[in-house]
Amino acid sequence: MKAFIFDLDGVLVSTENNHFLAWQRCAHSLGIEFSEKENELLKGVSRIDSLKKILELGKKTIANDEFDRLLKSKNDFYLESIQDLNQDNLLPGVLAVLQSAKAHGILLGVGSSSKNANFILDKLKIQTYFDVVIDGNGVRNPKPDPEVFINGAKALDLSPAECLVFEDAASGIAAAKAGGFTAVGVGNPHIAALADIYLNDLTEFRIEEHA
Ligand code: B16
Ligand code: MG
Repeated sequence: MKAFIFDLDGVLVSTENNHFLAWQRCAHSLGIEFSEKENELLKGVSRIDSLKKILELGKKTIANDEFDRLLKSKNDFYLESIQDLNQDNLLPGVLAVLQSAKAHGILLGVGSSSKNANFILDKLKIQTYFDVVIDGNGVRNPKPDPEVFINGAKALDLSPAECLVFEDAASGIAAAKAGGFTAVGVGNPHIAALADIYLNDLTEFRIEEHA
């Protein structure tokens, strides 16, 4: 493989629980039941599509200005909850994989649905490892559409067949596979059967098998 493209939330850093708590607060404010089970549907899904899914779950419709107010309130709560994020919050094995990939001359990218990706990468102090970052600000069609990963491969001047995609969400695995990438599922047993390769965390990744 010539490049590794990483999802951010749930693969490099465990911000998924912060998203969950922020969406749960939002859903409860609408009187909609929202547990880890429902949250699984939102992983890797854009902010707007996530709120649409919550409203579908609760069979509710709301006015556009209320929709926008809830999006802002969810994001404000989420950002407040990750204020203290730092390099200690990287998931197990992340730094070692980034370092050994660099040593093997493998290009590195981020392919995230999050509009907060650069803010988070900045807090984690790992931007310098990445040759390209494609985030929720840079795509028209969010995951499960493959656009985010295809844009990443294009920016690296590679074909999807030359890139491994690391993902923790069903929407992201679907995006990777639809784009013709090999999909490595990480840290979420719900996606083990969907991925081409499955790892409990990145400490299990053997770079010699993919370099
Ligand atoms: P934001 P990823 C995704 O990031 C998260 O998995 C998902 O829970 C979140 O709703 C989405 O980003 C949008 O995030 O509200 O920060 O723009 O997993 O694709 O890195
Ligand atoms: Mg994710």
